[in-house]
Amino acid sequence: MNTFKRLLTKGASIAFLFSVSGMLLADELNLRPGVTEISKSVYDLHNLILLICVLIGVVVYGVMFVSMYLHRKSRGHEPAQFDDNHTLEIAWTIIPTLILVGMFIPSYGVLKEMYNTENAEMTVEVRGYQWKWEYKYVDEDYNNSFSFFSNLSTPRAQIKNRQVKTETYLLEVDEPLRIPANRKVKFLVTAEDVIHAWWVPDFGIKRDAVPGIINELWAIVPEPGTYRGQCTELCGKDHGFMPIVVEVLPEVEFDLWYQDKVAEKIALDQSKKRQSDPEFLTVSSGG
Ligand SMILES: [Cu+2]
Repeated sequence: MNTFKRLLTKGASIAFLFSVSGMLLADELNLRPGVTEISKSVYDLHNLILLICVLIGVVVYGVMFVSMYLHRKSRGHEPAQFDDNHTLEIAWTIIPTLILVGMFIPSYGVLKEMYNTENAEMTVEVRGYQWKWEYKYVDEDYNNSFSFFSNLSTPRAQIKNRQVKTETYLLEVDEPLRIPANRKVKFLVTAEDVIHAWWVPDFGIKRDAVPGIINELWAIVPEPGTYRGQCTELCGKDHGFMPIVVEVLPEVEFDLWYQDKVAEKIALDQSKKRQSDPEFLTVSSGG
């Protein structure tokens, strides 16, 4: 019995150490809260549901182990002889149902908000390709003409281990998507060839990019900054080489950049037209 007690104390102290280091580790391994209202609600929801699961685990396994220990054969206990216990059966059906309903209520609220793309102030079409992203600013005033590709910019030498890998290894692109802070931006996610998925963890958004289908997402990012994500649907050999970089600019700065880019694009289109059609200049200046 003494040995057992000693073992129990030892076990308890090991369990205590494990739970302390476990909590530190859990904090390190936990989801990140992100920067948007949605990502924060997702984070809180995750913590709440995880807590409920842990409590259920502790109660169920606790009752199991304590009853096994207290009612063991060596203490002279005989197994009970009964087939049905209606009260117990009803209880173990109703209690989990109530727990599930309790989990559904807060989840439904967050899910509904995630899918609510109403009243967006601007729209960006996100198109997945093997293996890059194309971003198009959906803007009727400019004929939806401003779009660009965003390619991986990590040097080949780093990928081939001939150069030291940087912090942003495989998470950097030549041209990031730029959006304004504090404005509701709707993303229309689709793909050109195979299924990809557009995921920016800090915004709490992730949706499959399916050819022929448009999936909607949205984000309001309060803090300007650079946010990174990845394609999260296995889409071929370079699936790991098509990162997402979103640069969130202060509103005024974004507007200036956007107007500049659109003007540049319009000028470029016109000069192309002039080159391919010499009549264009005379016709347009004549008219
Ligand atoms: Cu992909």
